[in-house]
Amino acid sequence: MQNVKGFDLIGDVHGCAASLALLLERLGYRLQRGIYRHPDRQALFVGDIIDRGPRIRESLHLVRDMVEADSAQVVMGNHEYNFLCYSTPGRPGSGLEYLRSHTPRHHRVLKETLEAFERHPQELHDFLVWIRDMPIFLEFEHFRMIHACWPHALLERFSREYGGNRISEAFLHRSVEPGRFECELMDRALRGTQMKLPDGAVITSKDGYQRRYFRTKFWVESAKYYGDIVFQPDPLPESIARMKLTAQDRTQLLHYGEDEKPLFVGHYWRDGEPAPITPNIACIDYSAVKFGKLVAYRYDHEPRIDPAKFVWVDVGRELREPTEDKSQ
Ligand SMILES: [Mn+2]
Repeated sequence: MQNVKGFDLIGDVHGCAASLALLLERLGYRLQRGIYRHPDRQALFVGDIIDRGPRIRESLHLVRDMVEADSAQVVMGNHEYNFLCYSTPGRPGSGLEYLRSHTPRHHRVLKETLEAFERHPQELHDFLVWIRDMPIFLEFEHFRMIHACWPHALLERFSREYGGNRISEAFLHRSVEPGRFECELMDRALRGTQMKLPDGAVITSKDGYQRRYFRTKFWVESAKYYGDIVFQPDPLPESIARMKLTAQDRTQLLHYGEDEKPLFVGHYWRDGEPAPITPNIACIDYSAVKFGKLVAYRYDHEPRIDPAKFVWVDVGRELREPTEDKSQ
């Protein structure tokens, strides 16, 4: 797109196409020949277009049409990656029927997406080809975007070995083999960083799950205690929060320095009023499909994230009246 003056970063859509259309309107995009466009801005989708919501096909069409018209760009989310792996047969001799096994749990996450395409096998195929070709990250002169977190060293190696920001068919197959760099990269970039609780501890989170792992801050520079690095889902029990991190623990942590370019991610199911996580990191996923907000950030090359530049729509109405996606 010529003359892009600014970018609108848009959080995890998860099939909420009606809310997405509303958000785009609010940001000044207009339908022209069936595609949302802005005269001098481009939308950047942070991934997770699919799964769970009421209008998954519609969301994919809307976003792909924008990308093909140069009105938007998109990076791959963990939901697209899982969908791709679930739909890709393993190679002979790999011992895998599919790259992501068809367990009830894996099927449940994709249920709405698979149902939406039940009668559209050709479309499904075409979208999977498109998804395979999505970039993993986008790096601009003044900012960066990736689905969950920015693992510097892994991304450098990826660009060096694969010549850009997209995966190949060979990469995809390697990425499901534990221990491989391709596997670690996809896990960090699309799911973030986590750490096992010390001494086999188990905590019960507020959503009722028993957890042996917790999500760590991927930006902290010098952490001493477990309490310094906990990001999600809940605060750690005081006794664990006060424990010192070991040298081994520290090797699992990433850093994203305060002097680096602004970084935009999705993924984390946040709630409340949209706000930056740090002066140069913003998460724009506010749990749209859980009756939260579909959030955008209007970026105009500022070096620090401006809390006044988040824009959003409440998704509640679309989820209470999920009727329209049955059009054939
Ligand atoms: Mn998501």
